[in-house]
Amino acid sequence: MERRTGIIAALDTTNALNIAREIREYVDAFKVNYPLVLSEGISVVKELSSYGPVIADFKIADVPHISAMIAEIAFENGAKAVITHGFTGSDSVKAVLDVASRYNGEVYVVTELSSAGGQEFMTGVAERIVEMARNLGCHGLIAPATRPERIRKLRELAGNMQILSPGVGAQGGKAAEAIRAGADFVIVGRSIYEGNAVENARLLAEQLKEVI
Ligand code: O7M
Repeated sequence: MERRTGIIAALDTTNALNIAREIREYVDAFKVNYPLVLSEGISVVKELSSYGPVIADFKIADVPHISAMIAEIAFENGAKAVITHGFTGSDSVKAVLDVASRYNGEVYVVTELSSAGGQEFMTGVAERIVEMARNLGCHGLIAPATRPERIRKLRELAGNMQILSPGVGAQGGKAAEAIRAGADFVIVGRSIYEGNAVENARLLAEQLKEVI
């Protein structure tokens, strides 16, 4: 993913298209998740991609042939990247990568969730997930802005992979701190789209100029 502002907007809102159009100059990509796609339909991926690269965050977590089918649908609808879980094991992640390579697309792998529950099981296997993602040639990782010390640790193992970090603002994480810990991008939802999205995005981009 090419970095200009370091911000990926998580558009978990029904007003996604208008917001994307208004904030595009302040963000590097848009992330779509199930709430938007299940309410608006998969065509929203193509519509959004006229405003910037779209990351399809379907947190793919299935057996390989189903994971591949999900990735295929995302890419054929214009996604530039997909997000997959890593705990599924290397066969599923590889199936997603194989599809991505046919579209010149990118694959980002979830390590541990930014929520408190992410520590119950996922923190214990996150290092191994990073190692697997790196060995397979994945493009990047998702690591929690709520725990910068974990970003720092996973960064050491990540090699050339990019780190995309959610949990900024509404979940308590700090954008600049996540970048300083080793994230390449922050993923930001409510702190942008709740209230004045343009002003929120502009201020965040301004703030991040000092650390990227
Ligand atoms: O900024 P928020 O809290 O309003 O939204 C956060 C977004 O990041 C939302 O789309 C979540 O699905 C996503 N996210 C997390 O909040 N935590 C994670 O650990 C992982 C993700 C994510 O993007 O995974 C790919």
